[in-house]
Amino acid sequence: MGTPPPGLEGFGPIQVSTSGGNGMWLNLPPVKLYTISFIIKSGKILLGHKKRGFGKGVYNGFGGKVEPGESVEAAALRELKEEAGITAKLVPCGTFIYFHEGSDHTFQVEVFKADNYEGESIETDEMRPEWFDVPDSIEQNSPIPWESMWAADRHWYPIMLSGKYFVGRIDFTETMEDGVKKYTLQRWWFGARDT
Ligand code: 8OG
Repeated sequence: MGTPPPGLEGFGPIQVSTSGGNGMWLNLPPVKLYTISFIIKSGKILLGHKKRGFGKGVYNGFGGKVEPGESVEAAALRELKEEAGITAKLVPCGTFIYFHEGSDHTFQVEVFKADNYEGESIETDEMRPEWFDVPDSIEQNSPIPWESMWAADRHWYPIMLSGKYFVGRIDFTETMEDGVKKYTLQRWWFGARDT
């Protein structure tokens, strides 16, 4: 717990933390920016089931790469529209960096949320949207499908859902299984900030 890992300097003072895994933190290459956005409304959270590409089969918020010359917020709005067909007043609610062996860059994911949206959420080529109940406390039999989500999400969703701004780092190791790359969670650290 305690001190944030390398790569999170400059994200401000972080108060509460949760961490796990083991081994050395990996050396980080330069950062590329990504976004991910969540609609959390009336006790429910909107997730998309990813139908293709990186992260296929996984439930996630809506997001992707920030294009050159584009602001992070513009990218978040563009991806929300492209992937779910909706628009929303997005508020930044967290930042995490992650790295997997074999990548030439560190992923920096800027996380946004909104408590309302405009338009009608639709299935797109990339995502099938689905609403899940937000549990009162995050326990194992939560309605949120942790087993079909990125491995570290169960560690930071609780901070996001508590309304605090979170900051964190995730390291994955890469292995090959039957010719397919598999990423295993090696180490993680998340902390909360008041703002
Ligand atoms: O453009 P593309 O869909 O490939 O972008 C990847 C998306 O996946 C982007 O929105 C960021 C998001 N993403 C990661 N890693 C993780 C993670 O560990 N958890 C969650 N929830 N989203 C992630 O790249």
